[in-house]
Amino acid sequence: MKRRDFVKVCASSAVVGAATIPGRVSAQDKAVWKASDVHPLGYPTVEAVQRMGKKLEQATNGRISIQMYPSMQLGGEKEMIEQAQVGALQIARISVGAMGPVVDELNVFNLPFIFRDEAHMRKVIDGPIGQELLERVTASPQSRLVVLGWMDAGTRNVYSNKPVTKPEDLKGQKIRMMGNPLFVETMNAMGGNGVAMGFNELFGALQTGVVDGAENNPPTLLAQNHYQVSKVYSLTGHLIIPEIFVFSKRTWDSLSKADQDLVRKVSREAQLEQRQLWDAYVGEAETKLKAAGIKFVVADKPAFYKATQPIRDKYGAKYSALLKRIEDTK
Ligand code: GTR
Repeated sequence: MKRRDFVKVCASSAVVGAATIPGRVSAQDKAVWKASDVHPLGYPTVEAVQRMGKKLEQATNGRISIQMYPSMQLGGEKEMIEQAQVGALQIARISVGAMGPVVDELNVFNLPFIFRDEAHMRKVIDGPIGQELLERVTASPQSRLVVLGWMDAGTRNVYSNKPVTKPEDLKGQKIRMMGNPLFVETMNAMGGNGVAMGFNELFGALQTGVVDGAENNPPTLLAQNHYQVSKVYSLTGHLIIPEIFVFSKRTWDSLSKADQDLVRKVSREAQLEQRQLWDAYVGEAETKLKAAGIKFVVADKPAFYKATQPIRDKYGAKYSALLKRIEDTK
């Protein structure tokens, strides 16, 4: 079955088969929740959610389990969000980049150079701001999602086949960005030509030259095999975007309070575990990328910071109070 057909089957079974919606099964019956991630098995986010599934299975004597669909089997992140919203998927792990168009306030984290470094980002998501934003996503009527927690995704840097040390180096380069106008404008401000594209189309686009490059963290460059076609990794550090994992509100509302509490508990643990897995995997990814001949290039970050000031001015104005709180987080 082609992937597109498979996605259709998954989506329609949720709508038609109300009796099989996992949350609706009686307490004695088994519920197999579908979880999805764009990354492959072994990737920190995938591993953390799978471990969470094992805990659920144990705690409920097998009544609840998680079936993981990794590697974009259920489509890109936009598709995953839509499936979770209708209850065809229970757990989706997605980047805040993809959630910005769903809940506008999250776009604060999608602004270039908004965090001083990864430690700063962690302080923010671990503190009151992180908590408030999660609650806001859950409370937002248009999200139709219950947020379970944050996950780490490090720092995004540009990769292509040319070194990028300053904005002029990006001139004429088509760089794939996540599907959100804010990102396309960010890349344009950085000196390149931003191209919005789903993550599921990216490898082919890099291979065929539809785009010259992309930007992402080292684990993604490795795990998605992009390093096979993009050989230069330039440390522009323009985006530090956390990720979230969400639960379908439609299924959530049909769960008992005890099951909801259990999911909350194992989710908190998954968030902590993912961070440990992440830190180990970043080091591993960098070593493997260097061993594979990928050139890591130091870039002039202040120059990119300066070039992207208009983006922070344009998109940040309406969040000025929140931005001040982020800046003040030490
Ligand atoms: C990765 C992230 C994915 C996806 C991807 C992208 O870092 O883990 O969830 O958002 O970036 O660029 O689309």
